[in-house]
Amino acid sequence: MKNIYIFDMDGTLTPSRRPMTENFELFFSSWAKRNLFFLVSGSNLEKIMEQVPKYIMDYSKGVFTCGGNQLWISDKLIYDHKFPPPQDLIDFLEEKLSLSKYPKRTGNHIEDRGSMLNFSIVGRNCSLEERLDYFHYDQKHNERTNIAQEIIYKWDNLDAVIGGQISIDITPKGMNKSQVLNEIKKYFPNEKYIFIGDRTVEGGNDYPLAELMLKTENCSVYQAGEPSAEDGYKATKQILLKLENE
Ligand code: M1P
Repeated sequence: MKNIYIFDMDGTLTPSRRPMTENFELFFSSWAKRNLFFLVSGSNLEKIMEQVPKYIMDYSKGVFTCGGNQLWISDKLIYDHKFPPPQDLIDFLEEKLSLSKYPKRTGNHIEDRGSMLNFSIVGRNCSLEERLDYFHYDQKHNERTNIAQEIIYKWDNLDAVIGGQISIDITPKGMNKSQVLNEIKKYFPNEKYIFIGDRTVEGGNDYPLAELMLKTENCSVYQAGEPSAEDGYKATKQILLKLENE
């Protein structure tokens, strides 16, 4: 049985919304040539291409974007699940935006990615400094967890999860990263599947896939450092070195 690796991106292969570091690129590009792997991110393709060098993406067997709602193989879109967000959800998010006690708004608060909605109080136009400031505020006040729980409570057909530092990903229920295991098995059946993510605990966007894999034969899951840690990729490197020596 071959090992099929599945990687989250932000917090696992790169710092959140930032390019892969030079050192990690050196290590990972050589690892990627020798192994079979897929990427699965909450982000869309445009953002992934800003963070992961294209030649490394080309070594992968496929890239799942928007939380597993799109699959790209060799630059070709294989599937694309659509999610037209309901108006009452947009109204709810607008209300949260006006009521949040966090003082700063930078713009692009509700990003419609076609197959998911990304919501951020500080806004996706924030600088790195503003991003980290909101991340620390949220760690203290649990604002995103509270909003996500409210969404799940109000709409029993929706899921809301935290993938990165400043935002919440909203999709129809079940349309999350857990979808990718069956998709991967269509291309590589009866192998050993290994998932590495930084948000594998409940409430995180890696959790649905981690939960499914922990219940499935020949699957294993690894947590890459602390959720959204700036250096989670260092933990990923240690995991890969350890697995290679087993
Ligand atoms: O890939 C993880 C997450 O990365 C970004 O999160 P944030 O901007 O909050 O750090 C977003 O692209 C999010 O959708 C994605 O899940």
